[in-house]
Amino acid sequence: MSKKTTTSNSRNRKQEKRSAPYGDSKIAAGGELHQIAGGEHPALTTNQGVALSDDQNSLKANSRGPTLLEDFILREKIHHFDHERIPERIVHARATGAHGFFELTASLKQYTTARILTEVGVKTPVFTRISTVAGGAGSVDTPRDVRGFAVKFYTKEGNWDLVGNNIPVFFIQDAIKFPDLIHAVKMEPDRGFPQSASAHDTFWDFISLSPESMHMVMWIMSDRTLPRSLRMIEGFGIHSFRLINDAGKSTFVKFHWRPKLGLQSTIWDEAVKICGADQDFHRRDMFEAIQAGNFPEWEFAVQLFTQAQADKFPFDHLDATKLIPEELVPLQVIGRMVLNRWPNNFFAETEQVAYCPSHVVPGIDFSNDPLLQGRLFSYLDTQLSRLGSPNFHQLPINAPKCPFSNHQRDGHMQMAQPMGRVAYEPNSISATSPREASAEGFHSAAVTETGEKGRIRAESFADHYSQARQFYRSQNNYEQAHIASALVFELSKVEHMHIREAMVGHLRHIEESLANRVAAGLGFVKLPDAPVAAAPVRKMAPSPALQLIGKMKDTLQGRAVGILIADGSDGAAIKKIKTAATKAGATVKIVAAKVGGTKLADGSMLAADGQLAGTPSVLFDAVAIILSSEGAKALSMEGAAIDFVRDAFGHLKAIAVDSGGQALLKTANVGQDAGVVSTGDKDAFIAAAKTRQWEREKSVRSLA
Ligand code: HDE
Repeated sequence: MSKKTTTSNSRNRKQEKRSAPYGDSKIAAGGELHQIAGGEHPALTTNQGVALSDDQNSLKANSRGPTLLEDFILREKIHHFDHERIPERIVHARATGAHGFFELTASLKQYTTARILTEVGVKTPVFTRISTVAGGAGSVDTPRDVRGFAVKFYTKEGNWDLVGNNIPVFFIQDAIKFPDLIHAVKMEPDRGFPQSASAHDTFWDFISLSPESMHMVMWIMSDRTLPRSLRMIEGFGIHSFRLINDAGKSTFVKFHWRPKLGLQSTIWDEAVKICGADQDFHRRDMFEAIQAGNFPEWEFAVQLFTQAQADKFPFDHLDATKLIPEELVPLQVIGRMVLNRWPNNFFAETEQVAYCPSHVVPGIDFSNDPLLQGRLFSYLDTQLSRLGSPNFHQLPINAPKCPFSNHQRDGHMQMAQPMGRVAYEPNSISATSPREASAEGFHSAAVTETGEKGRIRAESFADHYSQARQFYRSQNNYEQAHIASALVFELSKVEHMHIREAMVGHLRHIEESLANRVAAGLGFVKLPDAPVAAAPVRKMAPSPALQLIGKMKDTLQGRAVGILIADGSDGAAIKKIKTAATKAGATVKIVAAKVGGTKLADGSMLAADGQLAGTPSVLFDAVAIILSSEGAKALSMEGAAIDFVRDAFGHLKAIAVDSGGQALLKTANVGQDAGVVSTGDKDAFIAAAKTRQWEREKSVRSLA
């Protein structure tokens, strides 16, 4: 009996080989599948290298009998599966990672010995991981959240990790408050929700009791936390670091990443709907861009300043809740980063990559920022619980690409096999064991520290509102309205009235009119009292560099255009819009009720890229609606078609329409303005598609 079963299994497998699960006709059409079906497969083995004769059936006492403990193949496979997950990151669990390179374009030789910052034209490999903060690994891509921006540079002198965010300041000033901040923002412990959302009581409770977070609050309530694409965000090292030159002189530095595609964000209603349409919106966008050869790119820039300059700043640069306005210390662009290769394996690379701000190379050093100082401990420590071994640096994604050797030995999962008797230093036995490199090795900056030891918050950290005010005042009217509306939305979700009031009290220090708008949005009868400010709030000149809309580029590069069609649509008009948008750099997708094929006016068939029900207009930056009158009539019954045009209009997008498209707009009760153009005028459409129709906003939603 058992013999018979074995024979029939092997025959089944042979049959599978001949006809792959997709069916023969599709195999013939798709080159890759065809190759798989006909390719030379290596033998499937256990982890000990033993070839398997049967991977379909466990070993049983008889065909309907119990499974035998002896089945080492089953046990090995299930055992490995049972341990497939490792602890996710406590913060920044959800992410997208990609390989690429960094190229220096201007030398900082005068300031540092770090070769990565002095060797112009050299391409250094990098692995970059962009993350959300609050959600778990399986959460969605588009919550309102800060984005982590971590870059591992595999330099010739060791790995340098620049572990930053897409916002240049942080919530807190001292690392000791980080567990509290994260406990407050993550899902509430008694109920297990909300997942990846700051709009809940515990977050705003903590924030309202932490005036130092007010500057960051302005940033997170802006559209910076709703990016359109990870390719369109800035990155910041946040803390001041030090560069040290060959004379041992140190200069302070802040690091910046600026996206080549410019900045672009979604708007709140759009982000909410994208979340329903595609939970992997950002990951997919990055994947598709890299696969298409549209490699994401950032400029790398520095702000350099001396201690003497820092002494004159009206804030303390060691306080991570402050930024250095570009007007005060201009940015110098010194390089670029290009991400050009998707990981082969998400777990091995994006999940197992271990960033540590303490990973620096000779010529780069830390400042005394107390947040940075705490981070120098945390990241190394966390790798032990996540990756389970002090040998995490031996994983391919973490290993330096330059030689490394020392006397550290053994430990879980030791992959290296060090030779010889000597595992200590100094020694007189080995002529080849590693020794200190006193000249070119890592040196800390020579800094004199004086003063009294204690659990002290510096007096110079006391001004919590001035830069928050500067940020708010630097925004244009639309941006200010979005900040006010975001605050109203978030605080509306807070059940405790005293927390809402406390927050509005803080806003009064930032800008009285903002406090008024938020109070009105929350239905307050009178403004609550402002808390006592620890330091006077200063007058601040606006800094245009803090804007988002001002940094949006007039381009279709990196953006997407959707064309909605139905039976009877005009093929020539579709082609015209598609060609023009593609030429301008956009990715174009055809959307129709069925993906298989739509019969155009001339009788030809056109396959769609997306089915209407699953491809809403939130996935595009601009849309064209090209319909016959019958097509428009048929779609007027479709909720998804009505939503398609209503949302495109509501999200301030350009819409190109022919007469059928106009008919659908009318059914959907969508208005007309400069952003609604005829498909006949492709140039007008392309021009309108490069921006959002901000003027339209007041007619489509009420903002605070
Ligand atoms: Fe992190 N942070 N952090 N953080 N952080 C982690 O490290 C921590 C902070 C940032 O893609 C953890 O490997 C402390 C600021 C990024 O793998 C952990 C403090 C900034 C990432 C940790 C901060 C960041 C992390 C979780 C307060 C912007 C993801 C798992 C002193 C400059 C890196 C891990 C990646 C990850 C601790 C504050 C950015 C727990 C204690 C400020 C981009 O070690």
